[in-house]
Parts: sequence; structure tokens; C-alpha cells
Amino acid sequence: KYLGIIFDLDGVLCSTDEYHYEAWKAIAEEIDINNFTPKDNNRQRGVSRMESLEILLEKSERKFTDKEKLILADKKNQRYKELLNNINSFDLSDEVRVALNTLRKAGIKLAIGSSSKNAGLILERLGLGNFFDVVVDGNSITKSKPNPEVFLKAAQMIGLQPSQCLVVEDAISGIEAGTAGGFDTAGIGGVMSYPKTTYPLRDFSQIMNIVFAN
Ligand code: B16
Ligand code: MG
Repeated sequence: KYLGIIFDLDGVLCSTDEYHYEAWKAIAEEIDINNFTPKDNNRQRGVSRMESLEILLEKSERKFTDKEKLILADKKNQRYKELLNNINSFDLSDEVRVALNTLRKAGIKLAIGSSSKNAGLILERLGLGNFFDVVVDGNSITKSKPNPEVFLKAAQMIGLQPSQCLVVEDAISGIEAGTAGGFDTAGIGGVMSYPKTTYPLRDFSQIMNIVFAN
């Protein structure tokens, strides 16, 4: 049934989510928000950079102009990119590497569907620069998750219908996006027990069970 898999990047193939948190926290402190928590950061998973900033600014009394917001988002991205320099191919776990290679050998189409504008850079650093059949990221979409655009575009580019693809996600926004697009979803971490998640993934290698059993 599943001829293609569309992977979210941050929080699924690698844990850049921790770097996002650290970079946002630095921005929060700069504008005197001292109660920015991992829980707030969870709501930023899968949504665009500017929408993530709005989530952070909910904690501030101050109003910010559009220009100030762009400066803050840009600063966050600079800090985030510095942190991304820590990533190398050792950050790709053996479990993920084996699963990706096994699925590839079985002839399954493999795509990335990420909201991040840094997806290309992250894939390069992980040593996956040329691995995927298709990469759709924050640079090629107009609406970020929970809108299904990123996944629909990826499915179209690998030449499959949504019903033939599995979306693998770690974020509520991503499960919502997959569901809205007509995809079955596999949920990692916090979204394992989310009601709309089709398959909970206790570990990454379970993707192979799902794909080969269906
Ligand atoms: P950037 P994903 C998402 O990536 C992150 O989960 C989310 O926290 C971030 O705000 C978004 O990318 C935009 O990232 O600032 O690098 O463009 O999970 O969809 O791979
Ligand atoms: Mg994610």
C-alpha cells in the first residue's frame, strides 16, 4: 500500500529541535521573557519561523513592529545556524540510517517534507545531501504545517497519491497537515498518542514493519 514515505526533518531524522529551543530561548531573554519553556517550544514544532516567533511573543507585554519581528527572527536564525555547525554525520543514528537504506533498497520512494528553510543545510551536514528522491522545505511552500501543502507537493513530486504515502512526524502541526492532506501518519515522541496519528512509532525501525506489512 505504501509506495512512498515523506519524512519530517526536525525531530524525526535528527534532533535539531533542541537547537531551535536554545536559539529561541536566547532571543526570549534578550527581550526580557524569562519564562520561555520547552512546552512553549513544543508548540513551535513544525510551524514556520515567523509563526514560531509569534508564539514566543505571546509571552511579552510589549508590541513589536513588523520590522522588529524580522530582526528578531533573523537573529534567532543566525544563532540557530551557529548551533547547526555542531551537526555531522554521526548525528544520524544507526537506527535511522539502517531504516532509510532498507526502505531505499526495497524501492520505496523517500521524500522530505519540512517547514524549515535550513533543511538543505541540515541534510548536507547529516551526509544526506543527495539521498532523498525529493526535498520539499520551507523555501518551496507558501503555507506551513498544519496546512498540507508541503506533503501534497512532495507526494506529487514523487508521482504518488497521498493514500500511497506515509507521513512520519513528531509535531501536532505535522500530524494535522498529513491528515488534512489525506495521508496516513506515523507519530514519533509526543504525538505517538495523538488521536489523529495512524501509527504510533516507539522506535524508528518500526516504520519498516508498517511499510512491509501493508
Ligand atoms: P527554520 P520540520 C520545522 O521543521 C521546525 O520543527 C520548527 O520548529 C521550525 O520553526 C520550522 O521548521 C522553521 O525552521 O527557521 O529553520 O526555517 O519539523 O518541519 O522539519
Ligand atoms: Mg518536526
